Amino acid sequence: MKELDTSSAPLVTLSIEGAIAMVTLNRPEKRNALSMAMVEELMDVFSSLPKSVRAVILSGAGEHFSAGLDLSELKESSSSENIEGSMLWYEAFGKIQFGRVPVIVVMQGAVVGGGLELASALHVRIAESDAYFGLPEGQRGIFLGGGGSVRIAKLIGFSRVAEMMLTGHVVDATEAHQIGLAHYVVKKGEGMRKARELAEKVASNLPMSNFAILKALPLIAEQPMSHGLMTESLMAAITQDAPEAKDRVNAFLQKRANKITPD
Ligand code: 1HE
Repeated sequence: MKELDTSSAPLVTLSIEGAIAMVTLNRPEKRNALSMAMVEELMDVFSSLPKSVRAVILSGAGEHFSAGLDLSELKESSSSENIEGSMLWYEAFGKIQFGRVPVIVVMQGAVVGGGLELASALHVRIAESDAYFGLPEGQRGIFLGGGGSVRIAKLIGFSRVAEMMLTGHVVDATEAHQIGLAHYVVKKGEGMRKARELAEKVASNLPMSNFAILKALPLIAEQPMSHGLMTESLMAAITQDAPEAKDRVNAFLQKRANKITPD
């Protein structure tokens, strides 16, 4: 495995193995609470991924994925600094969500507040059985500020988001799977193995298909139906025209490619 120099980004580490990059929130002593510096480092790491990387596995060091916003930074901050802070989170998470490389996240322990906002920007979410999900903003006297009122609400509906914030309801891994916060629930300690298995699959897709999934699909979801169908048809035409796509289709027709089987 090639270890990259992470001396300029000690709060977020990066290592690369073939086409798969491992990005780790590395502040376990503060339960991976997201400081501004950490969000900047996260953005830098994702901005600097080499072209050879075709899937990322994001995880949090220690017993908790992330305790959310670093509350110590809120103590003295002004309204304008807080808006700037939100803008930084939007920029960082937008870069990741609409970037070139699909991201699989492994979540354990607390996935709360800004930690859940980060997870909701990622493409495939794996929860270990001890993961729990909360939005303690109501209790803390604040509000979502990292894109969660848009992204989490798109995943589970705004009514559930409101209920979690109002009552402090903490969602366990099973419920998270049922309502769409997690795509997979695995046993404690199994998250990374599952993530690697999925990352291999994601990385073996043609880049143009993954581009369409990351860039076009969210746009289509926001468009009126007639525009969405037009965008879809254009994206379909472009992907289908690529020689690599034709090779894959022919491989199936000539019985050289795998059939689809249940997981
Ligand atoms: C922190 C933070 C933090 C821990 N900001 N320092 N998020 C929250 O309201 C969650 C707050 N955190 C917790 O409820 C608990 O820390 C945990 C359940 C995540 C973990 O508990 P535990 O017992 O394992 O750890 P701990 O002893 O509480 O925390 C260890 C240290 O991390 C401790 O500091 P220390 O100097 O005493 O060792 C904690 O103060 C520190 N720590 N969480 C700052 N969040 C863009 S808007 C998003 C808005 C939000 O995210 S609101 C939700 C904030």
